[in-house]
Amino acid sequence: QHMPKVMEGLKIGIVGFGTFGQFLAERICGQGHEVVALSRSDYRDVARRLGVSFHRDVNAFCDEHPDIVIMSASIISTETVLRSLPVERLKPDTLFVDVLSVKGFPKQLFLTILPPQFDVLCTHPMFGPNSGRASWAGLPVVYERVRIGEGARMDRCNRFLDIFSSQGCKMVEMSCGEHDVHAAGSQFITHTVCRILGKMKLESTPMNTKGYEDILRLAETGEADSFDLYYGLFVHNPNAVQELQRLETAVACLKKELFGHIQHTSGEQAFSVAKR
Ligand code: TYR
Repeated sequence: QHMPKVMEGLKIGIVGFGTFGQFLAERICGQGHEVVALSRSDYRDVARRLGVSFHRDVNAFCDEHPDIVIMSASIISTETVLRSLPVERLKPDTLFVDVLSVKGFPKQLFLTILPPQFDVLCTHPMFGPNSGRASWAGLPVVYERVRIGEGARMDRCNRFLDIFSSQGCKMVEMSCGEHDVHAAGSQFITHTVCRILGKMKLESTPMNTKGYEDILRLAETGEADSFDLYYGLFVHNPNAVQELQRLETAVACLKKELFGHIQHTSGEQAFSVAKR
């Protein structure tokens, strides 16, 4: 359906070449852009397989002069990694993009640390190698154009967003602050509930209901993402702590309903409740 692009590809640097960085790189390369990656760990083999140039040295990476730099380190290492980059070696109008699962934090960090002439785009693709393995169609990408210049700079930002929209992603433009409110009430809750279920060491029985099968599946996904990610969702989203509180209140409220109910029913009713 799309006309083949005659436009030259962008040169895109990816800082942090872990699970998500590699996952992104593959699609970006597939769209005809040039990708150069930076990581402390040795990912030379993965990079070669994906057709990506690879550096472990920050100077060598910056001297590649990418048009766009994507920060794809873990939430908790992002500040250290960003501060370790000799950004003065980059092009003076580089576009910085982040893909973190929290948004207020990288926004403030970029605005504080990066030279004022750099453009800034904050994004959160709401999927990863598990949920987006086959197709990105219909999967949400949240973004805020934090600081984008006009003309060619706006075109470059739009071309970056096209990497997702051309795959059929649902593009959701929203402020970083609003994102963090929604994310605490949805993604953080999801990870918390999955981790609680994981800690319960639930086992399959010879008589699983459909509901229990669902619960077992959730318990498994609890461990699928790193604890570093989960911790990042908590410490770098100011709304997370109150969601944890809401969860505890809900459990306390349920217990009250259960125990209070037995106390207030007659002996016989209480017996039949206990039997169920
Ligand atoms: N990692 C999971 C996946 O592959 C889910 C996930 C989605 C994790 C968004 C973090 C995140 O920000 O789908």
